[in-house]
Amino acid sequence: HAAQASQTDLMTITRFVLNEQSKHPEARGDFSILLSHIVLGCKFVCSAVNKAGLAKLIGLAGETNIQGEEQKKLDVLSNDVFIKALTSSGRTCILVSEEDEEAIFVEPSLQGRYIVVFDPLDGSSNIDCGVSIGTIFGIYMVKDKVKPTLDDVLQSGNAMLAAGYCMYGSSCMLVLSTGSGVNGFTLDPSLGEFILTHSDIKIPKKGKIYSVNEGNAKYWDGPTAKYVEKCKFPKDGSLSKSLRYVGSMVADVHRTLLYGGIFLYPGDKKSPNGKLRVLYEVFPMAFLMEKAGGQAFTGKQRALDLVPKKIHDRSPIFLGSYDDVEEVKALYAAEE
Ligand code: AHM
Ligand code: MG
Repeated sequence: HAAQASQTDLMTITRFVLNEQSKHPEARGDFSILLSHIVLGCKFVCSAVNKAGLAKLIGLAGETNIQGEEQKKLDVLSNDVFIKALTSSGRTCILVSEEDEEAIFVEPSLQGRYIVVFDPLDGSSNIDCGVSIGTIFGIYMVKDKVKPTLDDVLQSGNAMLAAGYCMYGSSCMLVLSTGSGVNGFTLDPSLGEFILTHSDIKIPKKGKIYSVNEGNAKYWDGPTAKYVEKCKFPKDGSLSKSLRYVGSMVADVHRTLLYGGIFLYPGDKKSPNGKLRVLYEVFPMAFLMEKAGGQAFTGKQRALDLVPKKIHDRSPIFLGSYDDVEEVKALYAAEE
């Protein structure tokens, strides 16, 4: 792994990705350029999120501000920011955003080989109260650069080349995997640079925390209900787990990655496929979890083996520490 640079020799995310790239002599630098545009999008959204409270005092969303420009809602603004950053990179051909019904096909003059699937600002219920929210993204490569089609997007999660998220929380953190390890970078606001602060993140093999919206308990299936019961009343003499639930996937997954434990958004009687979207929520987080030594399971199969039929498909998801997800798998297997 790249050595952690000293305080005067900073390992910025750009330097880190260029280092990684130098290990692949065939690389043309396209990925580094794409990533620098994603990083720009994250910085822009971070700055908008930080100013959001203040903007409220000056003018409410939907009203016009002093410059006479209409103030966009943060989620709409974030979507615009990422679409502009990604298309202008000249390295993308298809974009799939949670905010857009249809996939966006980049115009030929700006076309590149990469496909980016993303949720520009996830955790919508937390936006207006200043609680952590985030951006989630996954990157694929198109098969035929001249003729990108939706089939290039509707692939299993195994085809994903890289994935990450940026959390706009008490600090702004970008967590990324380009296929080998998982690395975390913290934005130094005075430099405007993401600095490597968490190198080669590994999730603890077993955790002490479970994270779920328990308000849905009356709709749960047997294995989910049994698992959560087990977290609270373990029969093997072990300590009960703590419950933590922010309601922002990025924050809940980030904590799970660093502290260990499990995050679940199961399918239930009301929503058999759960809530979270396969392409830009489940896949990127499943990818990061596996690269950090954890697991991601849908209740039926390994999450990354799913092949979505439509770009906004949903799936139940159980992800986190290896041993904790293993217990969920055993409960589902016993059900069959
Ligand atoms: P969103 O895309 O509308 O923001 O919804 C996704 C969010 C996730 O961040 C989070 O894990 C989940 O919804 C929380 O859902 P719930 O409020 O049902 O617990
Ligand atoms: Mg979302």
